[in-house]
Amino acid sequence: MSDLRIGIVGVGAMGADHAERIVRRISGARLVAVSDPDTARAEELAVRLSGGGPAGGSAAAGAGAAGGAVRVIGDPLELVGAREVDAVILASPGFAHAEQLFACLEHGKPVLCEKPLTMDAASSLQVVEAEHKLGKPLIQVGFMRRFDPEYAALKQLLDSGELGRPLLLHNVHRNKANGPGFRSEMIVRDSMVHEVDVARWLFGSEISRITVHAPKPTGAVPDGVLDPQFAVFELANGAMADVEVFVNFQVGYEVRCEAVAERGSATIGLGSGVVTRAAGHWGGAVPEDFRVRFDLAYDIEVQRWIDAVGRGEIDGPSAWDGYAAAAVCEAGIASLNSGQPVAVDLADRRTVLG
Ligand code: ISE
Repeated sequence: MSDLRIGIVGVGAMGADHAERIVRRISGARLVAVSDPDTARAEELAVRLSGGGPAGGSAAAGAGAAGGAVRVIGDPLELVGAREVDAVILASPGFAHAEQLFACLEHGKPVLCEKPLTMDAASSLQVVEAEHKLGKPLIQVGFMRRFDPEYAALKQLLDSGELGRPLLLHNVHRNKANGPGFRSEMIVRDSMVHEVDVARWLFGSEISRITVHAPKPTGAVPDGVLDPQFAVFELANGAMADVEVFVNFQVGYEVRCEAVAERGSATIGLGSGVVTRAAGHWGGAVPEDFRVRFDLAYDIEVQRWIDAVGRGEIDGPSAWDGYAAAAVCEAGIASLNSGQPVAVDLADRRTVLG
């Protein structure tokens, strides 16, 4: 079978990481096109991953690691519609997703969309409905924690029933730093959204109510930004989850969680890799960012997505999962503003998906 030809929209940190991954580590796929408002950045990447100099306007040609040229296409919607692109990775900012997702659906192109699916619940629901009308799943959402071997093992353990019924989930999610433009609502929509998905997925239940609190912020953020945040999720099955999200922690990237069930607890993300003793200290390294911590998860996620696309399927979080997370985050932002618990307004799944 011939390689799936991939186009990537947005080649900032995540998109560039996926581009490298497709070219160097993923089998059955080839990077053929990239698009980014920063054309110089896209050109540089295309040249580097094509393994040669630019040839013919904005196209980069040469024998790259995956043996082909990577074309730079200025207009992301043109990339989505391009004949040489079989499937798309959307790594553009969330505000651009809705239009780009609709274009993917219109052209019948499978798409791996980084979170958030869209900026609000209403537009996410429209995406779910539009995909449903096509009668086949084309959208997979980039909640990569589901592919992390530790998270996957935790899910398996909880599903086995060995620990009894899950009661509580404690999550910690810390980033080293984010720019001053990373506002309070982005901490919910772009960061906490991961734990929203983790809680729904691990406990197999929707989140029905959310409260987001914020202590006096760290001095590392501009006035008005609420960082860290502390949220409580109430799930429809009676379980509860809490999450600390702190995106300017200064130290490094830390993601861990502990599930508490009737007959035991299980913790992942302790980061017990290599422990060194040197210069009067002992310990391990704190990853710099999510690309390091979840490197393997991203590889597994993308490889499984490519394999699934070959079968005409998805193999991971669906558009519905993206919509459900968007609905929780919308309620979370309202709670952050009001200081009150906010009920999640979620459409009835059976009504929407039949
Ligand atoms: C980023 O977009 C991610 O997805 C990271 O996993 C998360 O830790 C970070 O806060 C987000 O900005």
